[in-house]
Order: sequence, then C-alpha cells, then structure tokens
Amino acid sequence: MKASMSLRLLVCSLLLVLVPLATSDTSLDRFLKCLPSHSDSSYPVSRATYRITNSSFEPTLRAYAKASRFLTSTTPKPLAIIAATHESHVQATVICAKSNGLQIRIRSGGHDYEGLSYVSNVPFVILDTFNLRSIDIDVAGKTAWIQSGATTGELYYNIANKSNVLAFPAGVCLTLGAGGHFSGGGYGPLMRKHGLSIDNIVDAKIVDVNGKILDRKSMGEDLFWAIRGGGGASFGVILSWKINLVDVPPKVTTFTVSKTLEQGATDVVYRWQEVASKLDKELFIRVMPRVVDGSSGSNKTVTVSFIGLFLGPSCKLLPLMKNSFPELGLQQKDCNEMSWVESTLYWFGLPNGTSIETLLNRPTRASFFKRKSDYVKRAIPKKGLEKIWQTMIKVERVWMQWNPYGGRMDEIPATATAFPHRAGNLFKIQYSVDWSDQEGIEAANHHIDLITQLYDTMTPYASSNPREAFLNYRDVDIGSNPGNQTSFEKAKVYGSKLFKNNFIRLVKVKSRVDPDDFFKYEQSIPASLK
Ligand SMILES: Cc1cc2nc3c(=O)[nH]c(=O)nc-3n(C[C@H](O)[C@H](O)[C@H](O)COP(=O)(O)OP(=O)(O)OC[C@H]3O[C@@H](n4cnc5c(N)ncnc54)[C@H](O)[C@@H]3O)c2cc1C
Ligand SMILES: *[C@@H]1O[C@H](CO)[C@@H](O)[C@H](O)[C@H]1NC(C)=O
Ligand SMILES: *[C@@H]1O[C@H](CO)[C@@H](O)[C@H](O)[C@H]1NC(C)=O
Ligand SMILES: *[C@@H]1O[C@H](CO)[C@@H](O)[C@H](O)[C@H]1NC(C)=O
Ligand SMILES: *[C@@H]1O[C@H](CO)[C@@H](O)[C@H](O)[C@H]1NC(C)=O
Ligand SMILES: CC(=O)N[C@H]1CO[C@H](CO)[C@@H](O)[C@@H]1O
Repeated sequence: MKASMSLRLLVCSLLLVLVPLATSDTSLDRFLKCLPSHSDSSYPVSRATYRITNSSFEPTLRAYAKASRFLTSTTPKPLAIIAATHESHVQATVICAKSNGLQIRIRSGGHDYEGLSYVSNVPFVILDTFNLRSIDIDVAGKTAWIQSGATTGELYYNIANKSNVLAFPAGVCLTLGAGGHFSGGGYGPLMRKHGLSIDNIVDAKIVDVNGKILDRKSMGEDLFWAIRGGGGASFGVILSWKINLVDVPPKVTTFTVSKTLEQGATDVVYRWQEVASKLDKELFIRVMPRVVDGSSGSNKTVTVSFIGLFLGPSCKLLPLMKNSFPELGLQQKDCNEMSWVESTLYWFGLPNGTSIETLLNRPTRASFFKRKSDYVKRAIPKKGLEKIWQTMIKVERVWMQWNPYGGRMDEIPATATAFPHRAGNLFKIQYSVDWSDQEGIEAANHHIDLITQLYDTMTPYASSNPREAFLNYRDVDIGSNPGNQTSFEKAKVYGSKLFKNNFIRLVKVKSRVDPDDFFKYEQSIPASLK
C-alpha cells in the first residue's frame, strides 16, 4: 500500500516534470515561427537560429561560455540560440519570446562568472550578440559607437589603429563583451584617472520589453542611469554604446615588483594600503598576493606582486615613487615604457613583443573557477595581514587582486550612476580560485569551500552593513534570503550589497520599463517594492 502510494507520487511528479517540457516544445515552435514576421527580411533570421538538432548548436553554445562549471552534461541547455546578425533579430527575439512564455538569456562576451548569460532553470533561449560587433571610432570627436558583441581587445585595437594618444577605461581581460562588461561598471588600470567604463558612456541603444529600439533621449534619463552599473539584463537588450575616448600620453610605464613575506611583503602591503588610493591619479598599482613554494624547502609562503601602470615616462614615475612610496623600492630596471595599447597586452600577462593583432583573438577556452569580491574602507592592521597570509597558505590555491580606489573614483557621486562604490573605499578585492579540467566539476565544492574560508577570514576587514560586492564579479552566494517572502525582500539581500541605496531607485526604473518582469534572472532587479 505504502509502496504503491509512493510509486504513484513518483509517477505524478515525473508527469509534472514532463508536462512543461512538452509544452515548451510547442512554444519553441511558435517562437521560431514568430521570428521572421518581426525581422528584416533582407537578413533571414533562420540563418541566425541554432536549434538543438543543428550540428553547430553545441559549438556555438560553448564558443562564448567562459565557465566550465556550467558546461556539464547536466547543465540545462537553451531550446535555441539566436545569434542576431541584425538589430531586428534582437527585437524579434524579445517580442516572440515574451508572447510565447519563453525566458531569454542575453549574452555578449559570455564571461559571467556564474554562467547567468547562458544557463537558466526554466525553458529559455539564448539571445547572442557575438555577430553584432562593429566599432566606429571618431578620432576628431574623440567618441566611438561600439556594439554589444565587440570585445575589449577589439576596442583597444581599433582605438590604437586610429590614434596612439586615445584610450578607453575598461577591463584587463581582452575578451569581455561590451554588453555585459560596460553595463556592470567596467574597470581597469585607467580607473583612478578616468573612472569606470560607465563614467565615459554618453549614449546607448537598447531594445526594450516591447521590442522597441530606444536611445538615450527616448529611453529617458532614469533608464540610461540604470544601465550604467545596474546591469543591462534586468532592463532590456543593449545593442550599442556611444563612448567618450580619453586622452593618454604616447608613452606609458608598466612595472611588476614582487616581494615574499621573507622580503618584507607585509610592511610594503600595509604601506600600500595607506598610499595607493592617494597617489597621483596617473598611477595605478594593483596588489596580487598568492601562495608559492618557499625557497628554503617544501614550506609554502606568500608572494605579493605590485603591478603598476603610470600614464607617463619612467623619468617622471621614479621620483614620484621615491617621494610617496619608497618602501616598494622601484628601480629603473623594473620599468617598461610602451604605448597604451601595448600596456593592455602587458596587463593581460602577455610577453613583451606580442603582436597587437592578439587583441583581436576571440574567447580563450573555458575553465573551472570561482570568484568573490569585497570592498575595504580601513587599512587592515599588520596583525590582520599576517592572519590573512596564514589562511592563504592553508587554502593554498586561492589568490587575490587588490585594486586601489581614489582619484577619479572619489570625485564621482555614488548616485551619479547605478554603480555605488565610490568615495570612501581604499580598494576592492577579487578572490579567485582555479582548478584543472582533470579535477573537473567534482572538485567544484571543495574549491568553493576554500575560497569561502578566505572570504570568511576577511569579514572583520571588509565593508559591512552591507558587505558590498561588485556586480561584474558575479557571485550567486551573496544571494537572496530563502526565508523572505516577496521577491523584493529576497532581492534586497543581494541588491543592497551590489547597489547600496541605488537599489530602490533601480527597482523604480524596473517597474516603469518592465513591470511584468520579463527580463528576469537569478540576480535581476525586481519589478516591485513589495
Ligand atoms: C577572465 C576574466 C577577466 C575579467 N576581468 C575584468 C576586469 O578587468 N574588469 C571588470 O570590470 N570585469 C572583469 N571581468 C568581469 C566581467 O566584467 C563580467 O563578467 C562581465 O559581465 C562580462 O561581460 P560579458 O558580456 O563578457 O558577459 P556575459 O556573460 O555575456 O554577460 C554578463 C551579464 O550581462 C548581461 N548581458 C550581456 N550582454 C548584454 C546585452 N547586450 N544587453 C543586456 N545585458 C547583457 C548578461 O545577461 C549577464 O547578466 C572579468 C571576467 C573574466 C571571466
Ligand atoms: C545550423 O544553423 C545555421 C544558422 O542558422 C544554418 O546556417 C545551418 O544551415 C544549420 N545547419 C543545419 C545542419 O541545420
Ligand atoms: C590599421 O588597420 C589596418 C587594417 O586592419 C591595418 O592594415 C593597418 O596596418 C592598421 N594601422 C595601424 C596604425 O595599426
Ligand atoms: C616548515 O613548517 C613547519 C611547521 O610549521 C616548521 O616546523 C618548519 O620549521 C618549517 N620549515 C622551514 C624550512 O621553514
Ligand atoms: C622588449 O624587448 C625588446 C627586445 O628584446 C627590448 O629592446 C625592449 O626594451 C623590450 N620592451 C619592454 C617594454 O620591455
Ligand atoms: C523572514 C526573513 O528571513 N527576513 C529577512 C529578509 O531579508 C532581510 C534582509 O534584506 C533580513 O534582514 C530579514 O531578516
């Protein structure tokens, strides 16, 4: 009796699982039939559509998926990929997905740390923008229009192709998509001088929930505010950005100086905390602690690399360093002079002599990793640093990047864009753990546990109430509170960490432009204050 009952329950729940799958098949058919009627017929949308049965489906799905954790046999797959080759395909995908009850996931560079641009737990299609990748530079006007699917590397290349004294402040990684990267803030070593990518965006084209193409004027200042730092995917599909290019000198200087604990790294890092956010805006020095083998045998130690970009020649940098940060001991032999575009290759870790054309390479292969973030507002005492190194040696494979704030970041009000982390921060931390393909998906929990141990050790030193986090460093573990009832209460948990007081304003924009919450994902902005 009991057994047949649970069998029946099992059959019922199986049916429950099967029914939505069956209907989603027919909604897929209706979706695909709907697309041509909303697309420009000179660009057949059928040629941009990859169904699961298409032999290119799997390679296309993988081509722009950076995180191997979300490329397993059990990861939910999209019903189709629409790799738009014309803006009307984006409009059609939004209109037809909405009318047929399918969710969309919007992908540009596919670098989302948690795979949110290509994985969902409900029936979905991927709207991919990798074919929408034009970059039009206006040297005289010092502006450019860049489509969402263009990468940071392509942007840097195209700017340098026209001028060696113009640049754009964006990420170190060269394969980030403009769609996701800019709308989440976008930072790199030009941050202290020129702010974030969003601080240099002056217009945008977006497809709204009704399939309409809007620009800054027609979308309204509130939506234009929201997509600069609030993430694009809660509000619509960004087609392109108009950016202001920034001035850089023809020669910049890069350097890397490393110190182990035995060489006094703790004192130098302590001093760095005091000066890095107050140095000349022209100077950006990232700190990168990681665990290495000790020289004296098998015991591990921590080595800290100080990686610098100075917007000027070394003859100006050296006296500046001698004056404000002599503890690092920077010498002429540590300095490399190069053009700004060459410095983007240097920062990406490519060897001297790498061809500029390398910037045009499309995504590197996927790998296994987990990332987390923090903001630090008060210098960590030396005792604290020592405790952090001990934990690092214990968890061994976790490494960090500490990125200095100050400069331009202090001048822009926290409410100017949706990105709230401005004055008052000494630096931002990225925690990283990577593991090999051989270790595979089975090793995920172990490594996430390691990175969480270091994150927990950092609690007393990181920002609190809320413990702030950076949207571009996607981390679903800062997530919502399951005890909360309304979607607003749930979202407020991650919303306040990512956006602080800007969260409420983001919800208001969302409720105006997408009241039915079509543009929804695990960490999207809810459509109501309830
Ligand atoms: C190796 C590596 C290095 C990185 N280095 C930096 C760095 O130096 N600085 C930094 O700031 N960040 C860095 N990041 C983080 C990066 O900024 C984010 O992952 C960013 O979201 C990537 O954008 P994407 O378009 O490539 O990603 P995607 O995965 O395509 O998208 C990310 C998010 O944006 C949404 N989205 C994408 N395109 C659109 C669109 N057209 N319209 C609306 N929404 C869209 C997606 O739906 C998703 O929510 C790095 C990431 C990696 C993997
Ligand atoms: C796969 O999809 C692409 C893009 O739509 C199309 O050009 C190609 O003909 C399809 N191939 C097959 C075998 O269906
Ligand atoms: C600019 O790009 C063109 C076409 O790719 C190339 O032939 C040319 O050498 C480039 N010029 C510079 C200055 O990089
Ligand atoms: C290595 O670590 C152990 C345990 O902490 C310590 O006893 C030993 O002296 C260390 N060896 C070296 C060479 O530092
Ligand atoms: C790169 O290497 C060349 C030749 O090996 C050398 O002359 C040059 O100074 C190096 N440039 C930098 C920036 O290190
Ligand atoms: C019932 C419950 O879990 N409430 C929580 C909802 O989320 C907030 C944070 O935004 C918590 O403070 C509440 O305790």
